[in-house]
Order: sequence, then structure tokens, then C-alpha cells
Amino acid sequence: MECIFCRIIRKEIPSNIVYEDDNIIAFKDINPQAPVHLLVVPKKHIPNLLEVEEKDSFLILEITRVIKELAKTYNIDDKGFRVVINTGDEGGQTVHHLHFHLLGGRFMTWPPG
Ligand code: DGP
Repeated sequence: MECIFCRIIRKEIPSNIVYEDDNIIAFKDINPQAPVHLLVVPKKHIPNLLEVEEKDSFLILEITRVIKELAKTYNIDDKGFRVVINTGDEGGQTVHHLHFHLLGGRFMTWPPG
């Protein structure tokens, strides 16, 4: 089956895009778990964290930059926020295209469920 995030990147499926450049896209999660719940996604189809290669390292740095920008835009940089990368079945990954959840706007508990 076609990757849903690749379809979002190609604009075949509508999404609420909050950031985009040549390499990275960020959009609102369809099923938000916090007042701010964004997905920051490399446009390159990397199935999960285990598949990140050294040549992709700039993407990870770029994602870090985008997360910082978005945290500032959504006023969660001072209060704090959580970044989550679910990996594999037991890690809760449901979409097999690497993505960083950016969650904020409420107090985060630990451990996560
Ligand atoms: P994960 O479980 O870590 O693989 O997270 C996948 C997230 O993607 C989940 O929180 C829901 C979100 N999601 C799935 N399909 C869509 C979609 O079509 N549009 C948007 N905006 N989010 C989606």
C-alpha cells in the first residue's frame, strides 16, 4: 500500500501544513494527543529510525531546527514540550515513514503509556 505520508508530501491527501521546505514537511496530527501535536517529517521516505543512514544526518539536524522554530511559533519553547519517535510495532509506530511527534501545550506525564 502507498505510504500515506508520501501522499501528504505530494499533496494527494489534504493536511494542515505548518512548515515546508525542500527536505522537510510538518503538519498537524489528524488525531491530536495534546493542544499542540505536529508531525515533523523528512520528505525522503525513510521507514523508521533504524533505517536512518549517515548520508541522512543533515535531515536530522534540519528536523531539529524545524522543531525549534515550531516550538517557538506555538509558544511551547519556554514551557517545554515532548518529541517522540515511535519505532516498530511495540514502539507504537503505525505509519512507516520516519516522523517526529512534537507535543506540547499541556503537562506531559512519565512514563508514557
Ligand atoms: P505513529 O503512531 O508514531 O506512527 O504516528 C502516526 C501519526 O500519524 C498518528 O498520530 C496519526 C497520524 N496520521 C495518520 N494518518 C494521518 C493523516 O492522513 N493525516 C494526518 N495529518 N495525520 C495522520
